Amino acid sequence: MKTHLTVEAEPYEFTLDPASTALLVIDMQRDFILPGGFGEFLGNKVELLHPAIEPTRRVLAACRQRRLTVLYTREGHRPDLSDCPPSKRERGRLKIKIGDEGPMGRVLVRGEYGHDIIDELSPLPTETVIDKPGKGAFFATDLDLILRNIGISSLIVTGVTSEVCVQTTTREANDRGYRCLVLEDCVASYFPDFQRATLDMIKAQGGIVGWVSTSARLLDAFENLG
Ligand code: C5J
Repeated sequence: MKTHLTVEAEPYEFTLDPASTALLVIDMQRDFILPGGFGEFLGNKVELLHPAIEPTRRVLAACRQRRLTVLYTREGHRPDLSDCPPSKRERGRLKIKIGDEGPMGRVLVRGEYGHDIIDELSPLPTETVIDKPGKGAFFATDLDLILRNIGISSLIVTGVTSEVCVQTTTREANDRGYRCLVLEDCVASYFPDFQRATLDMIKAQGGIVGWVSTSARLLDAFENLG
């Protein structure tokens, strides 16, 4: 029986072994995706992120069914903001800053309603959630240690936003030796041009940062495995 999947991708096909591959769901938090959160306070139209929700839900269901490891990340800070650099808090001269009270609780603060993952993509109690203070999921977290301990060498990358936390995390992962497959319809940006440019940068130069594919191509590959 075949154990490896081949996913049509760019710049060329991506092969993966489900046993050593994890699905990474980056920052699908209310604070970025729903009105009344950090994303909106930055001046963005949060609806631009919504098209990524349904394809990510389908990929999540398929990965769970195939027993792939699923990990989530959330960007945010301790309630005393001791892990939030003042330069980050001041950035943008926002009326409602990180740590201030907003309609979904304190903005980007762990434990608050807005900080948590949207209902459509809720983690299961057995799935790991990595809380990160920065944009990259490897900075100041135990993500790398966990992935190595459980034998993960490839990542299927989904989440928001494409050019910020998704791209930073994919670059960090690539430098650490992980093979990354970014699903273009499962990542989203408030800026359509940045979405396109991010995906182009990842797959350029022979896949200098990683591979790019779609949820449909990944699901086809799962089907072909039988
Ligand atoms: C941002 C993120 N955009 N998760 N965070 O500030 O991409």
